[in-house]
Amino acid sequence: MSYFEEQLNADQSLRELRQLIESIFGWMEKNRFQSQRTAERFEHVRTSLDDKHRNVLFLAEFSRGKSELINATIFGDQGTRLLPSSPGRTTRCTTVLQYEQGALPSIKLLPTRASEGRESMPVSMLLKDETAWHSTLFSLSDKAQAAQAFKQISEAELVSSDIARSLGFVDDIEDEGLVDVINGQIPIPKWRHAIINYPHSLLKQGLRIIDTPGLNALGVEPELTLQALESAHAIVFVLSADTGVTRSELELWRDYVREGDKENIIIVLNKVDLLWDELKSRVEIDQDVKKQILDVSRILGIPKEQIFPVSAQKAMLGRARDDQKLIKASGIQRYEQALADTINFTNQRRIVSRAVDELSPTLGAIRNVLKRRINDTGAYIEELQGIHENQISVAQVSLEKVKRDVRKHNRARKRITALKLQLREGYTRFVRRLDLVYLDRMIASYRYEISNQLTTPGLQREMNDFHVSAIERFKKALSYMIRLEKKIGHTFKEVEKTLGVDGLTVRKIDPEIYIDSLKKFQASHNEHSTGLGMIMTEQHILRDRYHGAVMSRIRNLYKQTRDDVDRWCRTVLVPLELELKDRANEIKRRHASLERVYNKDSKLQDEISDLEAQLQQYRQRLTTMEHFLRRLSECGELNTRYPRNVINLHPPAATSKSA
Ligand SMILES: Nc1nc2c(ncn2[C@@H]2O[C@H](COP(=O)(O)OP(=O)(O)O)[C@@H](O)[C@H]2O)c(=O)[nH]1
Ligand SMILES: [Mg+2]
Repeated sequence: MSYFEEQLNADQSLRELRQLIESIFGWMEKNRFQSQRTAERFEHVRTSLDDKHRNVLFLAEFSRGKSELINATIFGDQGTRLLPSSPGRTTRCTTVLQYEQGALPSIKLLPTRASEGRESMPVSMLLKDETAWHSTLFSLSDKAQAAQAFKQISEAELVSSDIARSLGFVDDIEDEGLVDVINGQIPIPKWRHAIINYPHSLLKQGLRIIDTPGLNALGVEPELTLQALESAHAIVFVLSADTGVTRSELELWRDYVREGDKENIIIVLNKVDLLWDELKSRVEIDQDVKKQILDVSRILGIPKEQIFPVSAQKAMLGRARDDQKLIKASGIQRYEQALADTINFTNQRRIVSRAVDELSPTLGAIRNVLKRRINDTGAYIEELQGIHENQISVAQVSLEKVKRDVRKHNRARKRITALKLQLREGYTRFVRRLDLVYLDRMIASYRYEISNQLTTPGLQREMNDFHVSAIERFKKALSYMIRLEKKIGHTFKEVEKTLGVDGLTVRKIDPEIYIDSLKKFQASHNEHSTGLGMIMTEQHILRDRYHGAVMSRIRNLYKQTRDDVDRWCRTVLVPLELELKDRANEIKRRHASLERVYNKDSKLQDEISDLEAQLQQYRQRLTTMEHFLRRLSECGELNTRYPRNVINLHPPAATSKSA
């Protein structure tokens, strides 16, 4: 097992969460608090616990050593550099390294040049279309063959500058200068996207590595990058010790990283071996490295503990030769430890927040039920204790009270039936507003309008209209749910008063989450289209692709919102249902008990003793439930990521020369 794999698997935190969830589930079953609805909640949490997917995104300008870093971590032990890594633009398209069960070792490539229709589609729309991809199988036993297959991600093809421009490779035209321009032609990446299926043990465990080509190429496929950023458990931002932070890196940082959550970012200061000046002492070298780290920390506004000095090249070499000193000196292990910690941390955070969100309302409702049972039983015991003197008449009064309880209970049940009906109606209206067929029609019509726009302002106006009407639809649709949420809250309050209970809580629905996402799409679109400026119309393929991507993101948000709201509808009444179900049982029990007393079937004292035993049991259950709730919220208070960075880094005493 590689060092990184060991670190990744060292995490125990989720095992505890799983145990906790299983014991809560078992306890609920045993104590008859389980229902189909609550079982669904648990299943949902279990699915997220079983989901082994972990995404790591490598972002950097070209030639910073991303591919070499990936090679060292994933293929270091095999001693082969499988991902091509060389000076200049080597990784020319976003490359995903993953393992899909049952699929043969292969590399799938999506051509940049295709029929016009395909060129203007975003990658997400082509994922399922096998005919759009070029696939190469390779054999695992033949490393050279595999490396040869991987080399395809570096392939370029020559096109006229007009075509290069229409595909968005304008900056490349300027960057590559005349050297690459042969007969007025310009090299552009041959492939838009590569998916490598490789049965490596880490990838088999669900790790997905996303290697990117650098700023310009990212701008051409913004969809891939945005999606990767959103799903990433860790983002590795690679800088090179010989260049420091350059302008285009600042741009990359600003456009793709800065806005997001910083806790999942690791910065690698690669190529530190270039600072291993043989005329300098170890102390001096360490000082140089430290200075660079502080500079990066200051410029990017990231704590220095998140910046790792590494030499990917020496790490690769050290692992290929099994040279422990060199491996240690390369700094790779500290970075891998931090990477594993970050991945586990993000994963844990996501799962725990889902578990807390899914289970807390139900557990809270059970706690309330138990509290109420304790109060009621206590009161009933007192009542029975008062019966001694005038047994029958008092019992009769109590029986009357039970009958009243039954009537109140039935009224509350009617409220629930009415609420269920309203929920169903509200949901139907909501879905009608967020109808996918309608949305697709709307998308098609905007796409048509957009493709007919010849000026940048015209384009922006069309897209803006599209965003505005999508946001309006969302607001309208969610307003039905908000109204329902209020109604349910109101009914809960009333029921609390009638039945003398408290703590019935309505799980909130937050429209802002979705509206914010839409607004973010809109803002990022505005930024992008002004960024592309007047050339937008010229780059029509890129433009269509980009708009397609924005629209498919909106479509996904529609789906996600519908799923969330559907789940909300199915669970929002759980606290009240639990309460009523339990109450019905309690009333039956009370009735039977009173009848026994009334008919002198059992001795009053025996009845009281039974109740006291029951009370004791309820108290124990309440303690258990409090314990579960506490443990669950403790799981939610995660430790912050442990910074394990140590800066001292210098060449290994003996091997520095040979390296
Ligand atoms: N000296 C040195 N060179 C490196 C290191 N890592 C990568 N390189 C070289 O930098 C160049 C670009 O590496 P590559 O992995 O292709 O960079 P990418 O474009 O970011 O994926 C290649 O020539 C590598 O050999 C390192 O740690 N030290
Ligand atoms: Mg690369």
